[in-house]
Amino acid sequence: MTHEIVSIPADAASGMQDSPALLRLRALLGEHRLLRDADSLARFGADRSPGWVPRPVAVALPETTEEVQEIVRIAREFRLSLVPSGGRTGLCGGAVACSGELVVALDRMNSLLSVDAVDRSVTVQAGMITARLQEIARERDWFYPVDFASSGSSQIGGNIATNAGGIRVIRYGMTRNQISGLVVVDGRGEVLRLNHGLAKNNTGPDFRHLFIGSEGIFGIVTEATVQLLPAPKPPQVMLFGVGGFPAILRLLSEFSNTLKINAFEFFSNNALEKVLARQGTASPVQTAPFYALVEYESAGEHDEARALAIFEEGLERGELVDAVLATSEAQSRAIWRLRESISDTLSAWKPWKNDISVRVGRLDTFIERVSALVAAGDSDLELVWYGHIGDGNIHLNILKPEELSADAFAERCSPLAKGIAALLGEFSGSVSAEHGIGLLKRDYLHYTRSNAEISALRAMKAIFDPDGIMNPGKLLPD
Ligand code: 2HG
Ligand code: ZN
Repeated sequence: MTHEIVSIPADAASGMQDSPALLRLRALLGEHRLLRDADSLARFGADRSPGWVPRPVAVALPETTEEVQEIVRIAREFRLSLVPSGGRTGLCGGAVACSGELVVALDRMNSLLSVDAVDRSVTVQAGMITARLQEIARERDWFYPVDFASSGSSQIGGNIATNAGGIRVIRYGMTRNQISGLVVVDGRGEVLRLNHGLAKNNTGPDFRHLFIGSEGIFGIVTEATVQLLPAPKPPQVMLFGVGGFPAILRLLSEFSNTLKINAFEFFSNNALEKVLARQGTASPVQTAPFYALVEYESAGEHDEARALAIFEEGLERGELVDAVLATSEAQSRAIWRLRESISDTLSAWKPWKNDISVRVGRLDTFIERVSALVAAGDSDLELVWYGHIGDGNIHLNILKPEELSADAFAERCSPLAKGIAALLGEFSGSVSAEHGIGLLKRDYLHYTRSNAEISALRAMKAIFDPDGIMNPGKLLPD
């Protein structure tokens, strides 16, 4: 996946100094909400994907939907490109601004607007941090199920724009499932109030779902109505040492067919070793080639006996090596931390990331084929397997050897990446299960989406964003 650096004329940023667009934006937002200092430009112009040089022209910090609308109108008038910006925790360059764009950061739009106790929903501004939304739900004995390692800094608007997934998709679905209403400002500067929190609304195609996962190429999400759930009982968390992929898949089908699972994650031993070394802790289970983390909701002793039986049978068959059941919330959290720290731990190796999925029923043959591809390829590279295997999503990370430059590494990974993408095409899988496309995976989009779909997407962009100012370059291939 190419790390392309888009350059802008050297004087583009300084040329903005006295431009009419800047004057209008300053009149709207005031000096303190239109940032131009080098630190802010570097910080707001990047996300967590490596390889881009952030070069936004300025950072706007609106506080209301109306201000976002005015920013879009000014941008249209002066043909200024906009990059919507949330917590910038993305891994695919969906929120980078490296071509003189104006970053529209939702950080100051983080209020709770209303609570509906009858239908158990809240309406929030899009800049609310995901963990704050989870906390708001908890305070009312409700539950917001979307969760992932970066929920402490990601924002709900960014989660919506990328249709964030995470660890409990197998039980609750992606962000899309929780959003019952949306306010967006599209690239025409129109405010669209979509679905109004309704549970039933059969009035034709639902534009809400066009905007969810659209990575800001149609417009900017400013408010969302989020459907919350009643708080579930504290779950059971187990960590298994597993012999190999067939055993992981057998464990998955045994749990998912007989118990109510919230999450089913896996990781390879080298992932665990690196996390343990960084944390300075010991493994809670005996060493095994792989580990499966299972979280399930227990209805009582019967379910717990069932989970134990699954373990004992697996042990007898020689498929499982060991298991641990968390007996306190602190232990559950410690087990989860092993899984959730992997991405951050691996970032020291500047890995080549794959965020891929196939239908769960096809995982066994797909993994066999990927493993064969990997074995036939560049055997010196270290691979780390992990992910949300319960919903078919694998994050295969390839670690960069220290002595290799970023470009040389990209070149070495490229044949494998192309091979995996072609396999995904064959298996009708996805080249981006949950991280999005951004700048990073545009050239791979066609392995998952047909040309007819991509041209329809372009046509839709032309409707909502006739001047092409909304997050240009993202998602769609050139
Ligand atoms: C995870 O599941 C995240 O930990 C990040 O989606 C995955 O960094 C990655 O490849
Ligand atoms: Zn993930």
